[in-house]
Amino acid sequence: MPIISDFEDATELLETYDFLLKFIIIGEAGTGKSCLLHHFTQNTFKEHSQHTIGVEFSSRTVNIGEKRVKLQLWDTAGQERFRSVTRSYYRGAAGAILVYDITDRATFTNLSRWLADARALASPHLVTILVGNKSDREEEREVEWSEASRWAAENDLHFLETSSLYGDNVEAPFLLAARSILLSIESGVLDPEKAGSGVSYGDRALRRFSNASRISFGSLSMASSRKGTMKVRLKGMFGGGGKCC
Ligand SMILES: Nc1nc2c(ncn2[C@@H]2O[C@H](COP(=O)(O)OP(=O)(O)OP(=O)(O)O)[C@@H](O)[C@H]2O)c(=O)[nH]1
Ligand SMILES: [Mg+2]
Repeated sequence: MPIISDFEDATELLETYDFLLKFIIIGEAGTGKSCLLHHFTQNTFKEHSQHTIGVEFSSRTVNIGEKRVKLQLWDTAGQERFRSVTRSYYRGAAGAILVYDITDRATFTNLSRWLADARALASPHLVTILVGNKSDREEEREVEWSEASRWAAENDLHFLETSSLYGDNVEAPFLLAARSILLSIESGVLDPEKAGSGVSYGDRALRRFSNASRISFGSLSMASSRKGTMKVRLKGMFGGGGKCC
């Protein structure tokens, strides 16, 4: 059996990418942050998930239009006793995935605090995606989609619901955030060379720099690079399927 079965896996091993983006996954304990991330990176539900102790790191490289983007993913503990440790990882994050549990209202009412912390400590151009997880438990729902959508709009956030259990929408928050960050770079709002931007150039982008004075983005449609996973193409910003404001 071949170890490297296709070109995409081969490029993954070579770790060539245009941009490296730092993401944090934050929110109350038990909302499903680790399960969401696990599904995104491993394409399976994480059985018997335990509370995260401090912070856990993982990564995944995705294609956004013509760009290869490596996401550096910091999964933080939601438990209060780890707050001082986890907050130290917010520094310089370009993207935040803010998770609550649709079946637990307390995890929604506390969101303002999480958002305030992230905005105070991460990159000034932080892109935040609000995620209502456990959408498979509809009969136990305590937070209506419309209410969360309104709160997201008031706070200038993108919003969608996910099920880490069934894999519904698990890629969309990460791809949405990455796309939004790339658009900020393209428009000149975000400078990858600036310290604390949460973004840095990868070797592919640097090679292109030596060939051309300007990086061209082309069309920023998205496609997952992982073999065997669905392709996500968002019409405009939010056309990727599932509920999204
Ligand atoms: N039904 C359902 N259960 C989920 C889903 N996602 C996570 N869970 C369950 O929720 C519980 C908590 O999941 P975790 O991913 O460990 O939660 P966390 O947010 O990482 O918690 P901390 O690490 O303590 O902050 C586990 O029992 C999971 O099995 C989901 O989409 N649907
Ligand atoms: Mg966790």
